[in-house]
Amino acid sequence: MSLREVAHSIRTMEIRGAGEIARAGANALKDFAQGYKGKDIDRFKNQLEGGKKLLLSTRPTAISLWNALQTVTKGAKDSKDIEELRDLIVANADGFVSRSKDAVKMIGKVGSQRIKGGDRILTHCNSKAALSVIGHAFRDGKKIEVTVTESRPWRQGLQTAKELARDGIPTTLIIDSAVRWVMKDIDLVYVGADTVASNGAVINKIGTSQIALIAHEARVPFIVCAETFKFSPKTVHGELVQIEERDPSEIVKEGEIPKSVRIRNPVFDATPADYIDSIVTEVGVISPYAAYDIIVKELGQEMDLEI
Ligand code: RI2
Repeated sequence: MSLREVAHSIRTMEIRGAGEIARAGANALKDFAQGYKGKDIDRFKNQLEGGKKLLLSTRPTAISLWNALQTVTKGAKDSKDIEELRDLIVANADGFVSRSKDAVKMIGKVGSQRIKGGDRILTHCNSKAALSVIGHAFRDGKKIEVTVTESRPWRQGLQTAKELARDGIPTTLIIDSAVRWVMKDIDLVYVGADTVASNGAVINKIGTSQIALIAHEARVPFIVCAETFKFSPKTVHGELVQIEERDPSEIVKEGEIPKSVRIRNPVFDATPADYIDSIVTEVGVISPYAAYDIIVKELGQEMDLEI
C-alpha cells in the first residue's frame, strides 16, 4: 500500500486500534523512504514531512500515531545524504514496530498477574493490549470468563468476542447500556487506551468513562492496558487531547430521523485518574498519577519546553 492508501485506510477505520494505526503509520513512512527515487535530500525531507502530516490528519485523538511518527523521523533533520536518511527511517520504523509488539506481549504477562482462577472480566471495544492480558491469564490455566460490550457504533466488541471465542475463552456479549446491570457479576475491568494524558486521564473508546464510573461505584478495579507510546508528551506542553467526532452516518441511516435533529458522534471520552486503579505498561504497573514520570522517562526526547 502507498502512504496515501495507508492514510485512507486509517481514516476509514479499515486499519484501527491505537497500537495498530501507530505501527501502520511507521511502516508507511518506511515504505515511502524505501521507494524514494529522487536525488534531492531537501525534497526527500519535505516529502517525508508531508507524508507525516497526511498520516497525522487521519485520526486526531490517538497519540500513539504521533509518537510513532516522531520516533521514525527522529534524527532526520541532521541527515546530509539520501542513503543515510533512508537507512535511518527504516531502522527507526523497524525498531518502533518491534518494540511495540514486544510491549503488547509484556503487558499481557504483567497485567495477568492480578487475575485469579474464577475471575469474571469485563472489557470494552477491541484492545490488543487488554486482550493480551486476558489471553495470557487464560493460557496460564486460569479459568476466567469475559464479558464484552458491543461498543457502538462500530461494534468492535463483536471482533473481541470472536477472538475470545476462537481461543476457547467463555465469552458473553452485552449492549453498552447493560454495563451497570451486569457489573455485580464482574471482578475486574480491563480496557485499552488511545492516549494517556500527563494528569493520568485516559482517553479511550466512547463509553469507557461510564464503565469506569460504574466500576468505581461497585468497587471493581478498573485497569488500563497501555504501551508507553500511548502516553502524551503534548499534554505536558499544555495541549488538550482532541476528541474525534465522526460522521453521523455511522449512527443513523439517511432519512431515519428528521433532518432538524442534530447528531453527534464523539468516538472517545476521557476517564479521570481518580477512577483508574492502575495502568499496565511494558515497564510495569503504575498509578495513573505517575503518567508524568512515564512521559519524562520513556518519551523524554519530546519533552523540551520552549518559550
Ligand atoms: P489497542 C481503539 O480505538 C479503542 O479505543 C481501543 O481501546 C484502543 O484503540 C486501544 O487499542 P479505535 O481505533 O492499541 O478502534 O490496545 O477507534 O489495540
